[in-house]
Amino acid sequence: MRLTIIHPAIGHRRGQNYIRAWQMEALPAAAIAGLTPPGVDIRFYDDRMEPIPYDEPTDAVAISLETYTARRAYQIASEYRRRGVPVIVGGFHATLCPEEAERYAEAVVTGEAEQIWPQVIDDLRHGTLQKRYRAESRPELAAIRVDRRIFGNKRYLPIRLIETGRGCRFPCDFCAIQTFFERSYRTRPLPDILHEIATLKDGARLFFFVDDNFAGDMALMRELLPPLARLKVRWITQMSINAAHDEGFVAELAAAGCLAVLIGFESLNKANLAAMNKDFNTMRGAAETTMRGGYAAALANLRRHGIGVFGTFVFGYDHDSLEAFAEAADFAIEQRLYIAAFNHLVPFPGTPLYQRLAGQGRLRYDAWWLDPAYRYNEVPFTPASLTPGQITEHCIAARRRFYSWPSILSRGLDRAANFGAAFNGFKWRNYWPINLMHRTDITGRDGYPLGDETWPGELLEAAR
Ligand code: B12
Ligand code: SF4
Repeated sequence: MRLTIIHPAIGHRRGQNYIRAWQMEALPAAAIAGLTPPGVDIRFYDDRMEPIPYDEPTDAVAISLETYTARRAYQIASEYRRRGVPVIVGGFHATLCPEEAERYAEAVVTGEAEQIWPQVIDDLRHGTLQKRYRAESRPELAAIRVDRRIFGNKRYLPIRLIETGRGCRFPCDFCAIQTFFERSYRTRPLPDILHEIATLKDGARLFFFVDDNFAGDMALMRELLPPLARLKVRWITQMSINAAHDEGFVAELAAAGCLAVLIGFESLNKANLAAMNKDFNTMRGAAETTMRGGYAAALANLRRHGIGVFGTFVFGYDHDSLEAFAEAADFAIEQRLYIAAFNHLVPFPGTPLYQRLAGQGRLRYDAWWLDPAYRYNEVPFTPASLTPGQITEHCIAARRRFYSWPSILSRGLDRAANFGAAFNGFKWRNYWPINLMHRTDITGRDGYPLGDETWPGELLEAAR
């Protein structure tokens, strides 16, 4: 049996290559390949970097859906449907919007694939493919199998992606993770993680632990860090800010090779953080009681141990004012963040935020991710205190401020942040090209189409 796995782009703009910063290894595709039983001939195409040979013979197609890639995925599915090939979709968006996905796929797999995928393949073999699959329970993460051979010679960014755990227990109302994982968090068996890193480390410049919250179980991660240190690899990850208040933990992260962490600050406004259910960010009960002080204390710990911070901020919650954008950029500069993102809030379907905005009649599109008129970085809802245009304009202004030459130089040349006992040459050398890349990309993604803008015709629906 022949199976074609496809990782879709968010879209294609006429005459332009895909956004380079997003061309990382397609881990969902490698996970599906790794779970596929032997005897299946697998082909893999990454829509972000190569054309899809629709006429190549295949018995079925598996496509991973995210909300931003859904429209493009349905275009690809339409091409295969026209050729009589069944399409199976899974992933975040398929789980958040299964009824929609069902319209454009012969089969929809919701949730994680580890338990259920072998059955899908078996049904395909026997011609008994079902419309919907969902595993009875969440899989043990010992079941993760990643087959990176499918990547071949594709020109991915030189970063190896690895899962150490899945999910997050926090309840942030805008976040698709808490919906998808229902506020659960599990880690992989530590020997599996260490084994996977050991087998990939030759020639790997940097690992990215793609966990949504690497500090989801600090006690367990503390057990991982000493053997990880012995592997002598460099890595980055994502974590919630509460972990940075534990200086001992931060020191162990640094000793284990952690160069930088992505932290979602989201807002400097307490009322906004409360509205998004993220007031744990204010670190109530910590030594510093004011929110700015709280962030500052955590960030000082990270700086002291040479861990860079990628800070993310969102705008569009009800208590944002025009001043909030510059305040966030200034805070990010003062705190010497390595890089930072200033984006509008995104209502992902299935999240509490989405339900709330829908209930208040504030969504500007029925389904922004499918609407041909919608473009990347357009605010798809009506904010309470600002206009959509003001949010877009001021996000760009915040990026310009943060990636201005004085800011890049002051952050990069800051003594305390970069030249203390924890000086790391690799991190510092890479600071300059990474910041320059962001500087040139301040508006580069704005207006990017969802779906291929040159794709002709209407989406072809699957038989019901
Ligand atoms: C690494 C990562 C990135 C990387 C690279 C991604 C890549 N490979 O190209 C970068 C930084 C570039 C990135 C960019 C963006 N990302 Co991102 N990213 C992630 C992250 C952290 C890990 C993805 C991953 O590899 N997971 C491991 C795989 C194995 O897990 P999985 O995808 O869930 O797959 C399992 C199941 O879902 C299922 N499954 C998945 N696909 C399929 C397909 C079939 C057929 C089947 C049967 C099953 C199945 O089976 C798998 C095994 O159980 C996730 C969060 C997360 N925890 O997953 C966010 C996440 C996917 N990203 C997200 C977003 C929004 C983006 C951006 C749009 C952000 C932006 N700047 O605007 C861009 C879009 C880029 C693009 N699509 O081209 C959202 C998507 C939300 C949604 N509703 O769709 C997520 C969930 C983060 C979040 N907190 O909400 N991202
Ligand atoms: S802490 Fe991060 S991953 Fe967890 S629910 Fe909040 S935004 Fe999502």
